[in-house]
Amino acid sequence: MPETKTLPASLDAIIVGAGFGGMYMLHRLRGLGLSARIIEAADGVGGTWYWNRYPGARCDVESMQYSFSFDEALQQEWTWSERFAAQPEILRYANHVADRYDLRRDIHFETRVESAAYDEAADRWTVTTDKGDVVTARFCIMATGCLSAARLPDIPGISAFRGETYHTGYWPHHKVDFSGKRVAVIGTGSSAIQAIPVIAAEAAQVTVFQRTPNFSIPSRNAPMDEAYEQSWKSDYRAKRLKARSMRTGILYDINPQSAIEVSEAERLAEYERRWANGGTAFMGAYHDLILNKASNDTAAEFVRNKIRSTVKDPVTAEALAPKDHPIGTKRICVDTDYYETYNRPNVALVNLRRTPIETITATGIRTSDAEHEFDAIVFATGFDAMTGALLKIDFQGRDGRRLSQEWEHGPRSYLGLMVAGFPNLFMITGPGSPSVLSNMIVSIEQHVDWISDLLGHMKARGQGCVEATEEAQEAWVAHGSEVAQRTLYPTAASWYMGANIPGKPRVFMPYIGGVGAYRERCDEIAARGYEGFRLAPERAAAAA
Ligand code: NA7
Repeated sequence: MPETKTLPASLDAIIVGAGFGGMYMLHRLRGLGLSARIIEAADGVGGTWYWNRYPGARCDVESMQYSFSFDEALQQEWTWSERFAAQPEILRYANHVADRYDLRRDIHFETRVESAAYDEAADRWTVTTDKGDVVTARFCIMATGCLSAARLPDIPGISAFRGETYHTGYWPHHKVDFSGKRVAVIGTGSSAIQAIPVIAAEAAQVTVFQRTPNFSIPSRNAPMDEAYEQSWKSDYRAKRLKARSMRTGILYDINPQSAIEVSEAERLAEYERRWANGGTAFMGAYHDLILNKASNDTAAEFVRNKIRSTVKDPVTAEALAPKDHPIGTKRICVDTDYYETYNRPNVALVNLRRTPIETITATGIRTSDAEHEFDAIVFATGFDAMTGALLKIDFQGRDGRRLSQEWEHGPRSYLGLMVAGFPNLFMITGPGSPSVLSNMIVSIEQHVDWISDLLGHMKARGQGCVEATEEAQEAWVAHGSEVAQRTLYPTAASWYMGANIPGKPRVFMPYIGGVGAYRERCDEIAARGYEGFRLAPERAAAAA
């Protein structure tokens, strides 16, 4: 168990969250000679990989790319056992990072931040926790993650069920034994698509309740190939540099052609090749798959045909074939035997578009046409993405401005890093940055490095306050929305758009301009003396 420590009353920086973002931030702040602590709700490090322990949980970015690059020794010494790492291995890596850089001594576990208020006179944030701590800090850095506020659906009767219930994003730490049990899975997003084949291999019976089908590409996961590992390790520097310039921060081959420029035979061969290689690189088959509906249709139909040829029952196959959104405009899933699982005799699909859930009962789920009995229900119903974890904290900025009010019509930020009216408050991979559309570790390192450079710049100049200007924020929000409109993304009712949460504003939250272009923009802004940010000396800030 983590030791209980008291938080110092005053610090240079508070970091919220001990996932990859928070841990690397702490490491960099120490390097700047700043006093900092992480406050973390869990009793261990790892963030997303701490909570999402559901069966089959796995990263859909290749292991060789889903790791820190800031320390050559770390990236050379760590070894991954599979092409795509599973959750337990990624959590071991997170723990290794915490130990290697001696981070735990500055992490306060099992403590949740409840509020953060900016005190203009002192130019400091006052942070309160659920343990009664009151800490002041000059800087407040949110490393709360984009998919960390798990969401249960508002299905009637949800609390009536007397069997076991689980949420994929809040999975218990003990092994859940489904053997001999009748299990319901509600949802068919990435989490469900990973979990269903593993649960089906153990349970007596699995019934999947699907509202909207998703596109999924086979991972072709395999034990790590030593030659492949060496090809990365011997050239890590150059490969990482290249990855950072890519649209997603993942190094894979993106075909510069348009899908509709080439012959059908050529196109099918390209899709077949990528399908056989596995993973999200499928979406790199043609550069315009997310830009042009006609191009997108060719890839979507290819995947639908794969589903039709894999799933033996034609009614189930057709129900699983997505038709209401372009491929890739909802997070593309990566699976191991997902579609094949529907050929098992112990797996059934309930199409909620035809027979919606009426209520959860004490013994199971009642749909419009049947009563289903279960021993366990797994909610794979997703997250209040990108803004959920941030807005759980009551932020009060300059002049009493509340973040919840500022974001009433959707999140507004400058670069996804800061919000006007909230000086010295940073977000790592916040809304308005590429975040969930990218390799998260690449984006985390870029944000942490950028924030650290800014804090170093301020320290060297005796500055104590930085704030995004309203004008810069307006321009960035307008640019983000303009870039999104050039793509097919806003046409899908996705969690990128806030569409999975009733009443949440429909705004495309991440920045789709690409990881490479975004990094260049952030670097240019820094090179121009942090254009769009107001920097003030420590004392002047207090008087401003
Ligand atoms: P997702 O992708 O948000 O998937 C949630 C699923 O749950 C999705 O299929 C939803 O259907 C379904 N859902 C939500 N509410 C309901 C109700 N009330 N009834 C039936 N079905 C419902 O979450 P995941 O955890 O799978 O993945 C999140 C990200 O984590 C993923 O993209 C990766 O980046 C890792 P809907 O589509 O809303 O009809």
